[in-house]
Amino acid sequence: MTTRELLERHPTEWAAATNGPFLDAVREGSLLDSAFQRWLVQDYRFVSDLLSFQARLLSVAPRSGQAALAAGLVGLEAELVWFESYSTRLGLRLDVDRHPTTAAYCRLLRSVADSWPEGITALWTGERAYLEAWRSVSDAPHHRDFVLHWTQPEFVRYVADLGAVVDAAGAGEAAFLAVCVMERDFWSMAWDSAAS
Ligand code: MP5
Repeated sequence: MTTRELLERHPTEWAAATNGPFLDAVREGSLLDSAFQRWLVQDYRFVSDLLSFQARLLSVAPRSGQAALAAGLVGLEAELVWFESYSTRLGLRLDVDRHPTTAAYCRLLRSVADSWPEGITALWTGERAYLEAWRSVSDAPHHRDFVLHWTQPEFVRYVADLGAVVDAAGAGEAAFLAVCVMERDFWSMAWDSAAS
């Protein structure tokens, strides 16, 4: 199965992963700081774990998958620096516990880290979901750094490179569907925090 087939076969799951009230509020400029900050610190935790996952995945990658994954690792480390400097400016602490939703997503990644088709599909699904989610709010009045970060041409190319690697490996449908659920839950987690 290819990445295109995954997206065509599962439009409902994909829409749930890439839409929702959090993103609607980003688009409208009405997102509460509490929700944004919850998302930010949890995403930092997520990206920290994603780096470990990706390093493990690199160890089982075929030769043809190594370039995209290795470049991605360097990018992820730079992204952690970016999160850290942004949080310092906002006065946010990043050494918070993982929310159960973040922990569940990271557990899922660990569970597929030693299986190449499933693991690379899980990685591509999360990255492609972020590209689509942030693209859908590209006219947002605030949070411009974040919109630009996940819509810049280098990121678009990275996601396309990962997609080509997935297509060569044969996409793992179960991993795609599991990550769609995690992406949906991650946005909900940040949004629900605004009410608590
Ligand atoms: C990504 C992310 C994209 N930062 N957070 C979630 C919950 N899903 C996907 O990963 P990256 O490495 O930040 O582009």
